[in-house]
Amino acid sequence: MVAAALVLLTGCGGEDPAGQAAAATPPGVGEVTTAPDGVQEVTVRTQDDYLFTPAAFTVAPGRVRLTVENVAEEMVHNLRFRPDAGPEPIVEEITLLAPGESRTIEFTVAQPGDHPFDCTFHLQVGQTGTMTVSG
Ligand SMILES: [Cu+2]
Repeated sequence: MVAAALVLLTGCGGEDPAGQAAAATPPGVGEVTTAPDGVQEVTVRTQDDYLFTPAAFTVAPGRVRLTVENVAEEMVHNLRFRPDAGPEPIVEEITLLAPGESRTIEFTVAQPGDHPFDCTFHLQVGQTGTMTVSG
């Protein structure tokens, strides 16, 4: 018992800033930056809950490189732009994101508007988000 508890405590302590309040958006996550090749880059995180962190972000029209990090210990997630919504289709998707995995998709948006996206595994419990393309 005691040994197991110590291992758990050590495991938590080793993660320092990332181990803090799950509700806070970690630095750099959700921020849109421009890569050296001119492509907009943004990272969204998901974890052992039914949330995208952040659930909303805004990009400008153009090329977008979207990375989703699954920092969960147990939950599998995915990300798909809702096919029946948004000003133009985005067919790129992340079909499976195992715990600890990170995947990147790249696509181009031209029309301003909102693109709702889902984790299709957890859509029933509200794991959704919105990418806005600014005008
Ligand atoms: Cu999910």
